[in-house]
Amino acid sequence: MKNPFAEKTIYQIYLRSFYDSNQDGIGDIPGITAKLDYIEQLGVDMIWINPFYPSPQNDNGYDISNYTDIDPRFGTMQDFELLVAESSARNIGIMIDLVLNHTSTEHDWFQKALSGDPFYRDFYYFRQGKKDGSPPTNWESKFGGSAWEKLPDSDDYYLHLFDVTQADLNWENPHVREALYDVVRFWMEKGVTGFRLDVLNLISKPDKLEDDFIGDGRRFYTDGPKIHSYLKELHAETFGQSNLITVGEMSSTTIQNSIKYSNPLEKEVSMVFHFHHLKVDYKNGEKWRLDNVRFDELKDIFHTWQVAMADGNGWDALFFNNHDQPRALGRFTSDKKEYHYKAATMLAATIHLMRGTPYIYMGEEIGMINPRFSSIEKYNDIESINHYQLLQEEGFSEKETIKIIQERSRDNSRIPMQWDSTPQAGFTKGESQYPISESKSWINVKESLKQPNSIFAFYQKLIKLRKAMPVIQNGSYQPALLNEENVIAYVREDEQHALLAIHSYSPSDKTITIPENFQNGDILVSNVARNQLTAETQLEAYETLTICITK
Ligand code: ISL
Ligand code: CA
Repeated sequence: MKNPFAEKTIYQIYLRSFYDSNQDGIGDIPGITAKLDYIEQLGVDMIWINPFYPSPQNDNGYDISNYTDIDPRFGTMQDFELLVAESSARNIGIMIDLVLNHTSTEHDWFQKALSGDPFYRDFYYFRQGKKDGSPPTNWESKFGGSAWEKLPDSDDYYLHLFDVTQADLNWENPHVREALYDVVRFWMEKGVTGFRLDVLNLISKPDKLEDDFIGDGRRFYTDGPKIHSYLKELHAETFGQSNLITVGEMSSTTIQNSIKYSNPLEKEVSMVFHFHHLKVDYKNGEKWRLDNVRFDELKDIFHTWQVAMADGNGWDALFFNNHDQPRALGRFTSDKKEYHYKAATMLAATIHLMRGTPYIYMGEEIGMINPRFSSIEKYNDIESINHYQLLQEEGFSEKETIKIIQERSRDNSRIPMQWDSTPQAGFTKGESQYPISESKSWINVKESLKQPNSIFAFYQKLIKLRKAMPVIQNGSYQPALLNEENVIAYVREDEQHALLAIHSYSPSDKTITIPENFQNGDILVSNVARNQLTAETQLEAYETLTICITK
């Protein structure tokens, strides 16, 4: 079945770090409008903007205190309307980020609940502690510590799967669902054409909340009991009536559920973000324990998901980077200068030639790298700061703790966009509120746009190719060259073309045998000086090579 978003590419903007238009050192909405020429030049179809609603910013806007307004630090509603108009004039859609699983504890609903209003009390999960006064269940917050917070002067606790200032909403309550659908409709009327829905698969909690003796509680509420019926209702009540693009962020989900979420016949969401490929350097599944990348696992996850999602008519959001992840460049490859171009373009090709909708996280298109700050003062993400504490309580030295934070912190990708090599990286004419990376001296937009063979130009090419070639959009997917170590390769095929895409993650040269049927094909994508194919091909470090046969 042809998928309407198969030819599109989406660009993610972490608003506060993208471009500051008014010199207060914080990126803002007019800052996006000011850079639309750049975004258009890249060739993307839609911009996903991280949350910009009024918020105490304890979790950088994922703690929303008012769903239908703009936080003044990011601009005004007029600024937002102008952005929608200016981008749609360029055929670029706007996807906003809605957090429907929880609100800030500063939200009116929670405040009314606290003051004892029973109507709003039922908007959240308030529960009595156990007899001994301990929390209602032993569930853990994803940011560390208990998932329950006790109210002062009461035996009651409220549930927060994330920060203590992010209270989980009770989707069982039809008034909650109706209030949230109103929010979605409000933004649709503003001309928004896409929604990224935060931790969407956590909204359905079980009827009975009980201790988890084998885990942190997630197995009870991940892809929870009523999730599919809630999503069908959300779809029918809001975006289902128009042709919007919706992507659900599905934490720790399964393939079977992801197929159901994204198969168009199920009428839930257009596509899913899932994260298994970004846990292959966790130790025993733990983010805050370092391990080497298990490359075979990475390869296996890509192949398994691509094949199964195609079989089940599901649809993937394809990505290596976002605001929650350290950059893939430097994580799955070297990020040294000598490999910079090849590693960045190879990672890009891995994702962009797969079946699904590719997402580019701001700065990825110029090969931005992790700053790996060495002092805790430079970190400002709540998760990193919590774990700085927790890891030391668990016995890690300060030095070991910083090493882990350097590798894992979400701040790695949240640093300001590097527009040029000046002291503020061209991000602001004032003084940046967030630390600027030294790498701006050699990795920046100004430099990239000067060079004909830049990483940026390679991304432009991938975006254009997807639009031009139905085989990239909808062709079948078969894993290839499975026995080649450090190589991810696959065949995409339709009635007109067959593509063999080969991506080497090896830091040194590597000889492979090109399958016979591809030996006379054309080179469609390459990141090295290669213009001829031989049966035995010596791939360079981090080479990507796609061969095309026209039938
Ligand atoms: O639980 C996880 C993996 O199994 C996490 O990756 C989880 O999916 C992720 O932390 C959820 O992130 C989203 O919601 C958070 C917010 O801090 C993130 O920035 C957002 O992307 C809470 O709203
Ligand atoms: Ca600003």
